[in-house]
Amino acid sequence: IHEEEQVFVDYALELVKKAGTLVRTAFDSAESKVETKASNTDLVTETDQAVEKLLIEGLSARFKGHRFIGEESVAGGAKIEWTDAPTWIIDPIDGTTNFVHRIPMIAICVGLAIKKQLRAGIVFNPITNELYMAQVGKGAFKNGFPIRASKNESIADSVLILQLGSIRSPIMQNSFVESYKTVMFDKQCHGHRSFGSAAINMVMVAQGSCDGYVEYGIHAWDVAAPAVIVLEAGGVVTDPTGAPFDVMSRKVLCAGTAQLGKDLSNCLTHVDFEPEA
Ligand code: LIP
Repeated sequence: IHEEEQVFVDYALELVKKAGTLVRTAFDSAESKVETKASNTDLVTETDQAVEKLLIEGLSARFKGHRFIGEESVAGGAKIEWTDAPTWIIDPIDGTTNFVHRIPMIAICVGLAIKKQLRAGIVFNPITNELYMAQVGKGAFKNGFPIRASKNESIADSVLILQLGSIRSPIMQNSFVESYKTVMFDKQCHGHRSFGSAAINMVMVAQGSCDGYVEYGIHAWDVAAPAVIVLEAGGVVTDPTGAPFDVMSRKVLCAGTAQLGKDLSNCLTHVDFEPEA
């Protein structure tokens, strides 16, 4: 099984590098066509669609019986099928708004789940050439070098990421503003950042640059791959309430330490979501 899994991951890495060239070229060239999905804040480009096609066609031609959960396929009407089969969870460009605005913080995300357990994650920023990857039990790496989450246990000493995504409902606004006020003003944390890509936010925690991250409303493809990287870097990944992480729950909390994760959870104004599978 483990040898087989290695073959899967090695091949996915090859495809991700090819996809990176495509994204890099589009980023550097004239604007690509931008369309909106669920709302004016939810963007998609032809590059997102081309990259997802490249990855899914490549993997399905090589590995029969594997399944796919891809952001743009789902946007195009595909159902999320969450089964025991080896399943690739793909975000062709995480941070599409950054991509559209030429902000170089974007990531191609490919996660692998087997029997509904996340096994491997690849997060590649083809603009900065930073390739993060992890496999369960094998550690987390950036461009081949091991990375570690921070050992910080105190909110006051933390740089925290609270990301508000494309959903701007009154409940989401209130949650974001209240949580922000608590960590920045009541708890006086070192600072707040948010990079506009769940995957970049999470690798920032995995490499110890930031100490914690919370987001509501994300999808499985935003977090599946980077979750493996955070865990293998020694960090924690939970539900924002502190309950166990469920990749289909549409919310995530990451931290360098369990203590910080717990304290951060207690600062948050929580939002409920229906699981997507
Ligand atoms: C985006 C996330 C971002 C989040 C947005 C959106 P996309 O993914 O990574 O962090 O705030 O809501 O989900 O659409 O660029 O792949």
